[in-house]
Amino acid sequence: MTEDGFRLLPGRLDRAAQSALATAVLERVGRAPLYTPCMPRTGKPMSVRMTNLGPLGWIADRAGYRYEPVHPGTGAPWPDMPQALLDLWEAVAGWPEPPQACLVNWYAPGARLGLHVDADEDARDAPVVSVSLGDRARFRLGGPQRGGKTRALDLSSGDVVVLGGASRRFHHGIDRIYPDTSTLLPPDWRPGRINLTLRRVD
Ligand code: MD6
Ligand code: FE
Repeated sequence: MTEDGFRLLPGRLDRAAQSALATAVLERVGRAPLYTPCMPRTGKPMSVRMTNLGPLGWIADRAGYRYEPVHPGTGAPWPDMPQALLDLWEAVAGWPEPPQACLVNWYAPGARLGLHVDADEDARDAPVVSVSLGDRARFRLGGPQRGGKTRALDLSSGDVVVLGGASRRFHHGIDRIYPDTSTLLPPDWRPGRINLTLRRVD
């Protein structure tokens, strides 16, 4: 544990665990299709596509950012979280209650995620735990202030990041992915990267 609560756990999931998790997630994505979120007000589409698992899902559309219990396209409840994610949360989050939301981010080559703070949760003291699957990505971590110093670190398939403590409110984003740097995902999903973020919401 670092002083600011940021933890990178490289290779936290071994290849077999990554593979089983990818299968479980992609089966659920089949039932809750990826959608293209957009920026509030401007309606500018994001390059990352998204869906969710668990009781609540994070939505971004013209109306704003919020959590919803159902998929915006199908109107159906989000699929459940695979048990492996609940187990991972219990092992690394240091939080007594289970996650309520798992955001699934899909990066095709060229997709990126601008610097942001995860700030749409009332549960602001619970950590956010993220899992990377598939192609490697360059993750950028800043501090509490927008425009402050940032550092870059690479996230590979099986790596887990915990934003706890002060780092829970640090700026972060994905500069780019590195296509064809992993053979984990099935051919239909290559090249590309999946990131799963587990959160408490209320
Ligand atoms: C990503 N991750 O890795 C984007 N947020 O694709 C996040 O935005 C993130 O990795 C909160 C905590 C951990 C994360
Ligand atoms: Fe985030």
